[in-house]
Amino acid sequence: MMKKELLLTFTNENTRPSVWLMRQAGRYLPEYRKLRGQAKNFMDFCLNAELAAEATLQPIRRFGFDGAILFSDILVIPYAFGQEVTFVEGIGPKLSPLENAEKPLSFLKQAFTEKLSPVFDTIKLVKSQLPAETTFIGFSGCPWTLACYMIDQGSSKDFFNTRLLAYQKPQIFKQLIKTLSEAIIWYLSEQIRAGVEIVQLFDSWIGLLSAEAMKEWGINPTSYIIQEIKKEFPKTPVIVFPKGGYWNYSPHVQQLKADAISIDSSVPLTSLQAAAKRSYIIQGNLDPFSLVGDIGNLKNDVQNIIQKMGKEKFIFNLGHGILPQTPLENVYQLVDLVKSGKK
Ligand code: 1CP
Repeated sequence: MMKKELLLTFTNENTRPSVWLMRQAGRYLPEYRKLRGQAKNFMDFCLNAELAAEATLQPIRRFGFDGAILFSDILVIPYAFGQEVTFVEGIGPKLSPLENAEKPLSFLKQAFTEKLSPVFDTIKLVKSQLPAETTFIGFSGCPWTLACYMIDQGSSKDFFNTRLLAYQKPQIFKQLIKTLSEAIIWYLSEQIRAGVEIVQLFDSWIGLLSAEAMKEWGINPTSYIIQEIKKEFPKTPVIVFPKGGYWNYSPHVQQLKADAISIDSSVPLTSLQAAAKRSYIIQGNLDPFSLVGDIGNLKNDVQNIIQKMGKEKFIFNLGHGILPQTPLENVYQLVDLVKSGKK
């Protein structure tokens, strides 16, 4: 049996890499689709502790991943800010206009506590049912990515309005990033108090920024969040997922003081420092489309990653979230391949 320390120390006594998948709970699972039908909308689903706990546990029961990620969404923070958040089938999230952009967190604290308390109930419920060997992962969006959804009021290919605001009204934007940073520190701290053992910060849209802006709105606030979390929870590992961003990882990761960096599929593994020289763990980076395709090709892709990354300081994952079209059989094969430790 796998040790609990597997993901916490990010090693498996060097017999194999750890494995979990971003968005491992989701529409590719028939039991998820059934459960999802019990809530009247997606936000209610996320904020119903019983349903969200069940969604968290479903992929663990089926596949035995080493990590269980809390079932929720990064958009519960905009919701706590007072924005209405709805999910339109086939289009994605839609948010009402942001009205509290300049308000400090103290003003919003009560609403935050009230609106997000179901998430902490979910964590307690999961904790009571999670197998001892499975590590429990909490998460939040990073300030930049949350600001993108809050200002553009939903999904967008370029988050034009957010980028415009950052340059046209930098003072207002800076205040929003600061408030979001404080909110995220509070939110992740509460998740850790409720029982998660690792936290992951998603910066899905950081790749839209120039190198300078990436530092100002990505690296600096994220490193501040990590620094504050580490003050109270020095032993809780933090993973950062800067999708498409932070060119030339190493110096930035040193500055972030993140324990692990989750890399997207565009990062060539040969460009990464060898495990022995790295102070941080790499997580990633199978293309989610590979997981949808031919099993023979999938096996090659998985083995190629394991061969390049080895068994140390490496967590096997996707480069982005799992696709709804993913066949269950492919996921079984993937887990089997990683767990068998074959190179
Ligand atoms: O129909 C459905 O059931 C909704 C699909 C869905 C799911 C399963 C959404 C809507 N969110 C989620 C869960 C979710 N989202 C998790 C749960 C835990 C897991 O199993 O991994 C997590 C960690 C997220 C994080 C999230 N939500 C991110 C960051 C990661 C990423 O994908 O880049 C982002 C950007 C979102 C916003 C969001 N929520 C849902 C959608 C369709 C989107 C993306 C919209 C877009 O493309 O802009």
